[in-house]
Amino acid sequence: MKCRRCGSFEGEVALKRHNATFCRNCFVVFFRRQVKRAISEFRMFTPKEKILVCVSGGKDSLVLWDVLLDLGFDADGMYIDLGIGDYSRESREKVLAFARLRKREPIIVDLSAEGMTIPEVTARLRKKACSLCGMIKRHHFNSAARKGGYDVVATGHNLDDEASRLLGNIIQWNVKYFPGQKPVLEETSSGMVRKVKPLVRVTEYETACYALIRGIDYMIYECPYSKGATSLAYKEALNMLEEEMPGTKARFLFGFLDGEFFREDEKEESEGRSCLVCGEPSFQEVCSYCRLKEEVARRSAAGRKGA
Ligand code: Q46
Ligand code: ZN
Repeated sequence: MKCRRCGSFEGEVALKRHNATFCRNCFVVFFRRQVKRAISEFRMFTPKEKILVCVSGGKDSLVLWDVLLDLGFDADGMYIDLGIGDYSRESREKVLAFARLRKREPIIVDLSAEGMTIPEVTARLRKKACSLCGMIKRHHFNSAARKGGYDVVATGHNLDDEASRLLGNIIQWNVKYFPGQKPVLEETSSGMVRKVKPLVRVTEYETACYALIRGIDYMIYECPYSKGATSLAYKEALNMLEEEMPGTKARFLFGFLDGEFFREDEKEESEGRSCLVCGEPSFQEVCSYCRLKEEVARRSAAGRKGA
């Protein structure tokens, strides 16, 4: 196939939604341009700002870190070891290996150090792993960004992630979650650091192609807690539509983002105060993370007494 950009007959990556095929080199250029465009279009950050990239060892976050470095941004990676057996061990190795190749030192937070690994916390509280995990990760990334003087926290959410999340929120009519769909969540006076999603213009498939072409070795196994996640069903539904009507995912998400769905007076998890224990933003005197930690410690102590 002919590459749309350079005209060579080595076109390998066919993108129906752009009605184009690219050779490997031109695809890398195309992909980086899409990321750059998202960064400037949504005013995510400037070249002078310090970026903390949330890396999990999966393809999206490692690709994001790779692209930001290649675009010349000042980007550090941070990994949270969730303590989920082999999954965490392997993904941590992937992050360390990638960082070594790129000559970067990642920030590592190990939840086992404070007895807060995901298996420990879910066993103590008998609650769903993913909601606890999301809250724990948000707490640590925000806290590390503030302490390290980062201007912005970047995550590897891609077009598929964002479109499927939007579909889920619409199907459930979770209107209150609409503001969280924005590719940029501004910093708040109570200490939430700005959050951005620079991969919002590229699909999961495109990200996987980029990782393959660039030789990025990432964690291919999913977290064991992700089994049966409803987001997978929404992704499948969107993939079916995309197959029939290329460009559907992008039209769906960006049509929403361009629309009038965000009310001016809508405040996100923002205008709260600071937690008395850790100083992170909180709606109550003590933030949800510190309350969770306290609850886990209390139950562990009760368990020991009862034993
Ligand atoms: S890591 Fe954590 Fe995910 Fe695993 S426990 Fe759920 S939220 S599935 S991105
Ligand atoms: Zn706290």
